[in-house]
Amino acid sequence: MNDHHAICAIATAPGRSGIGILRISGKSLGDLAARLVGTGLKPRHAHCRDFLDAEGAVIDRGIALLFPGPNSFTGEDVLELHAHGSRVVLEMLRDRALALGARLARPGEFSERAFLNGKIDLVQAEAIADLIDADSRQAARSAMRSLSGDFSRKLRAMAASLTEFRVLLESAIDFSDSDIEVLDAESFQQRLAEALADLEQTRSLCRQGTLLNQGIVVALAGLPNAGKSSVMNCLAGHDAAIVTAIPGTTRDIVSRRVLLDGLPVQLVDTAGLRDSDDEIEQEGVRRARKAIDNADLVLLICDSTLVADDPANVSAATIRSLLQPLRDCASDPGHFDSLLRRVTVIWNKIDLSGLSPGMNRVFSGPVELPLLRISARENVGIDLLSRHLQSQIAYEGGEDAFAARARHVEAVDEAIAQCRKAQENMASKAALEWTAEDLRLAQAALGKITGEVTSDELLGEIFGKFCIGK
Ligand SMILES: Nc1nc2c(ncn2[C@@H]2O[C@H](COP(=O)(O)OP(=O)(O)O)[C@@H](O)[C@H]2O)c(=O)[nH]1
Ligand SMILES: [Mg+2]
Repeated sequence: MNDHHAICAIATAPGRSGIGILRISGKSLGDLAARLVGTGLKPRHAHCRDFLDAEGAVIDRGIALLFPGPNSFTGEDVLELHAHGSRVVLEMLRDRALALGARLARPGEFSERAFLNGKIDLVQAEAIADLIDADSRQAARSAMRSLSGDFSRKLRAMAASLTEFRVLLESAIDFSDSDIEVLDAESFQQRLAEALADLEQTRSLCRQGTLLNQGIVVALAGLPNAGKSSVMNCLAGHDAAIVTAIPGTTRDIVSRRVLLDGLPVQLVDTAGLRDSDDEIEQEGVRRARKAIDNADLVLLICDSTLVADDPANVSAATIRSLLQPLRDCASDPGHFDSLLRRVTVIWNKIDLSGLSPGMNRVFSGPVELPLLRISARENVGIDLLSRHLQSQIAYEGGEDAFAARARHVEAVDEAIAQCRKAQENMASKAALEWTAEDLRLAQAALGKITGEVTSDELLGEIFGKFCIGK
């Protein structure tokens, strides 16, 4: 993976533009730079130069910048040529660099070299890709927080406290034959519990970061004809799903990505939850149940004309029957409560039932559910619904979130599991070596995130998804 070739790539997006940039990185670029733009480049200074071909003819005239290693993005010499943004010009410059011994960079190879040379860690490298891909301000801000090292510092601090625990344990193990009591088990457990709380908080910030990256998933659930597809179309701002008066129209999952005030939301319209003899509809219902179980938020759309209760005072029996279709969605009955906590009840078709738009709360046992009164047909109360979703997402994807990925959440989960094991082993007075080993594994899990512990496959997977020139 670590070869010594200079690499080059056109770093700006294809197409016509005012300026286009060719980027070259290598161990020693002095010779290549001299042939391409002449000698005497002062480090980190902008020079207006002719860019020359093999015969000494001018390809373009622009700005040349040399960043000698190790004080550069990659840690190697980096030469940037800011030319006019013509594809042809940039390709001629690139071909000249190739002729002078560079080879084409793979996607993400500049960032990969920066990582391998210790300029950035893996979290920061991933944040670069996330920043480039960000499609909302929040996502860009959280990527920037990770890129500036906030997340990495937090991870390192946690790894450091695990090291401290291990040192304590090791010395207790060394002195175990003597009479000296090295380890105060109670205070050790207490500090371990604090470390765990810290890990759990980080996990939730990571999870929020993944929501900002991927968008929160909102499933529209309910009986056929309740108005699910109509609500979807209102939120999407156009006709994404087919709306008809015929129950059972939506049979497959229709999914749309929308931005609500800059927050990415994946809306998922589903088939109405009912038993059917139609094989296609049955499959649709099966997919609907799965989508609902996996969603971050569920909008349970109800036809308010079919309910006699006052929305502010819905009877327990009515609530039970409204929620009934969701019962089969939870992957197991024990999960139903956790599903309930993600549900908002939508009282649709208030134009027919004569209610005013608004919001109140209803109870299903101990769980409090928001209830919104809207009319999808008349577009009444949709702004309310949109704000409600935003507040739920802002709550989920709070301002402190880091740009994070599923692999980060998994690794933190692993660290948490290992720390819990350490707690149990300590509590059951197992050999201290066991606890030390648990903590070592917890630390290794955290190391995977920043890239202290890593494999070629993981690096290939991460950097392979970058764009060329980054
Ligand atoms: N009056 C009225 N009709 C609605 C409203 N929302 C949906 N509908 C109608 O109810 C029927 C079913 O709507 P649709 O969105 O396809 O429901 P779905 O089966 O839950 O997806 C259609 O005829 C819609 O026009 C509403 O707020 N008011
Ligand atoms: Mg539908």
